[in-house]
Amino acid sequence: MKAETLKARTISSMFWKLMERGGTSLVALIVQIVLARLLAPDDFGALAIMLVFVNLGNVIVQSGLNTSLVQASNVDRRDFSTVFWMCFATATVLYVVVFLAAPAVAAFYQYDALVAPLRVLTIILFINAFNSVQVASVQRELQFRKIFWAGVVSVVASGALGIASAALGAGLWALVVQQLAYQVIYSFVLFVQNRWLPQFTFSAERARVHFSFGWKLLASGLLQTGYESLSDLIIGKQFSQAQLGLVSQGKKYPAALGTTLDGAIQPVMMSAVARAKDDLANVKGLVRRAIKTSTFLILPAMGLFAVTAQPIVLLLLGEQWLPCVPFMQMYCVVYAMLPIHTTNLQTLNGMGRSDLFLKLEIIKKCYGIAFILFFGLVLKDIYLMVGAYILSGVISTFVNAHPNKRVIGYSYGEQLRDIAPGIALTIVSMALAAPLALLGLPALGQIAVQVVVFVGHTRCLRGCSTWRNSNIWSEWRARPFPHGVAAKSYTGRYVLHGRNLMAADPILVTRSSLPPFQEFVNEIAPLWESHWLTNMGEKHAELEAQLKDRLGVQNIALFTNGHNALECILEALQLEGEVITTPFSFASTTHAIVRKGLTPVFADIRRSDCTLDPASIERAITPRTCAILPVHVYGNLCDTQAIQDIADKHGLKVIYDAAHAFGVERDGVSAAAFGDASMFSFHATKVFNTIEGGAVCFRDSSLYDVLNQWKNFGIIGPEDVEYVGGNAKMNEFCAAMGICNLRHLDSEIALRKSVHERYMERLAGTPGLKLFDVPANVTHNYAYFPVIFQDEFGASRDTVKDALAAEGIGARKYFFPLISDYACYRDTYSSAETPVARDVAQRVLTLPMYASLPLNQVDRICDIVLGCQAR
Ligand code: T4K
Repeated sequence: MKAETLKARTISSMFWKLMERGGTSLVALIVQIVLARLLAPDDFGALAIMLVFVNLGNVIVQSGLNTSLVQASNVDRRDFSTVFWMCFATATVLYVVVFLAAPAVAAFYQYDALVAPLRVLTIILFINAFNSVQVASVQRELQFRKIFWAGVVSVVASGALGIASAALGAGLWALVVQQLAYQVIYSFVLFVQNRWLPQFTFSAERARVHFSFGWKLLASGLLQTGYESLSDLIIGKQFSQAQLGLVSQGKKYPAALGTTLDGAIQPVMMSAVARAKDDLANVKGLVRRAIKTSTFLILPAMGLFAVTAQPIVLLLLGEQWLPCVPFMQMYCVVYAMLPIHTTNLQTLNGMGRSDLFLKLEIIKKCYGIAFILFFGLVLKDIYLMVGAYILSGVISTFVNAHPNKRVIGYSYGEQLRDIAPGIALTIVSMALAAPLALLGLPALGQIAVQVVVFVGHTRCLRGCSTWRNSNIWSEWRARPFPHGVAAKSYTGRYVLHGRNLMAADPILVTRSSLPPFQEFVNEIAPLWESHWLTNMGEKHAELEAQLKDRLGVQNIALFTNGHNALECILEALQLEGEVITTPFSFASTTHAIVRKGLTPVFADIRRSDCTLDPASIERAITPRTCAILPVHVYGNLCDTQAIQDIADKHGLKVIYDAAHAFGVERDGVSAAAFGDASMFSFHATKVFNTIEGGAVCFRDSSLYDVLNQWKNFGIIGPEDVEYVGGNAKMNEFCAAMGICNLRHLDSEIALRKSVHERYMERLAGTPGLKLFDVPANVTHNYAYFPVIFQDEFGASRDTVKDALAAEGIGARKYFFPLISDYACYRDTYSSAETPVARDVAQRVLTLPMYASLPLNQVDRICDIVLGCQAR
């Protein structure tokens, strides 16, 4: 199909699909209301029981085969006929089973009159076998207009037949006639338009193909339909058909209202999430708005419905249905929670985490079933049983929201805070409108008065300034493209988050994390009041305090960057002589030593984690040694105990370059706690960033003033400059960025962890690839994902790097060359003296690692890496 034709058809399909949904739902609602006026609750209860069998039967008959027909790339008439005969055979078997079991079912429910209607209604299985294949062929061709006509004609005609039968006193049979007629007419109208008939042909091979696709859908369909039907089965057995009829009537209308409103918002939102998923901060912003918008729509609607349920039932369904009002009100509460459920679940799907989606479904089914069984079979109270849906609904808001704390950094608490205004508004409006029932007005009058008060109050509050500040409607309307969603600019390039994004954007070794834009704006807003932008202002003090807390240290000083922090602590410790360090690091480590007038001495590293080898340190000690400067490379913690023992033995200072180790802990002890001091980098490329920035944590608290003076030109008072210091103060904007980023650090690390785990899943065990496991007693920060390519792998590190680069993926050789091989050092040092470091530097490649790296891209990277092996 040509692209333009496909586009035109897609748009036309969406139109007809909407028409079908809206139009047929409206007619069906009217038919239901008229039937409810003519029939008794018992009849609807009996129908609900029978539909449990028919619906489960339909799931089995279809077995996901129809979906397989729609999605398969190549199907011909043989496929359609094969699937039809499979469905038909299943329908025959099931029909025989239900036919024979019907008396037992009727006896179980102590309702003899159920036998014949059940046997007749189950004929639907055969019609559905035919229908499902017809619908699949129409869907493949995107001809939704045909489905629309089938839907409209069948709902109107079957409704008329059902109503006529009910008016003639057919009772339960009227409902059977309506249900059966719907399927027969639907099938006939579709046939008239489509002219498809099965042929007498069957392909075992095609049957296998379609079944192997469909059985998973069959399993999940059975689970879902079984779960949904469980309460009907229990209510029908434990209570009476009449009560089942009341409960199902009470559920029908809130369900229709809730799903219609929710369905209008969610699909648009979630496709936006999928498009923006590379930019986590924006996804979060998008999801927040989705939750706020939809709750603000659905909560008041459900509140109003609950308040006016009684006069509505009286007016539309008649007095005999008044006992369904409490159920209706309870279901209003159940469906009011819908936006939280769907937004969170759709977000997981949009972010490609359908694995979590499935887990959540299983967890929810477990406690959902337990509640239904307990309240229905043990407590035997029908109100409690329906109440169980509220209880599991409330718990499910937490269960559904929980993973999104990690996945997009949007916690349950934040979600509750976001919807709190909507809840408060609805409760107050309900409290004002509900007492009006006491006025004793006729039903229509009561509805009118309650609607006016409810809506009037809602609008009045929305109009007042405090509410307007959080009015998501204006926020929503003002943003045709949600912030951060790629939108085509006039240049034809895509603009994301203020930067140009080419169609195939490269994946680099890392990507800075940013807080939601508005959060940062809010954080820096006070600076426009105070005009205090740097020189250790309020944000600086606030971040320092928060970091002390986070790192569990007594002393910390902030700096413009990690390098200055390192130079400064070397200076403050008043060292002289040689400093033993590693050549396997970033330039900064050795440069800091040299720039402070000290002499670097290189020791070798361990293959196991690339940190300094204590034995090699010991060998490098001379009478001039004053300190050891090890690096927690990639966040891998050094052997701190062995290093401390050596330092104690020789009276040396230990200063850790912990640039990579923010947030890492061993046995609950923070990386900041080792040695005399530890330097952290908060550069844009780090797990925690302040744009540029760094800090030093230190044991001796008397160093605090010295460090602060050094970073501020050596000034100790307004007119007192004691020594030749530099300028290395973190400014207020960077500190504000740190304050924001710190809030999201846990979810940042959790996301990195999932990237790490996917790499491990795909690459671990490959001969010749050395990866770094996280020891059980270590909480890691997943700062980097280094891979060492050994000879056994069959391709060199450089080959892999080039292969990745050819696909726009920027892996980096952290750290090659060794510092001792830099032009500025190679005349003085020889990398031959650190053979392990030299070998690792030749073989190491750090693969892309950042929180918003999509897992499918991790897979792509792994495919390329593993593809090199085969060359
Ligand atoms: N000690 C050690 C062990 C260190 O690794 C470092 C810094 C220091 C000390 C000194 O700390 P600071 O003084 O920097 O606070 C990068 C970083 O610039 C450097 O901070 C870091 N180590 C080093 C390991 O990596 P380059 O030269 O690789 O940076 P660059 O510009 O190539 O960026 C790497 C990738 O990061 C880019 O491909 C894309 C991404 N990126 C980069 C920037 C600048 C972003 O996503 N956003 C950005 O703003 O050194």
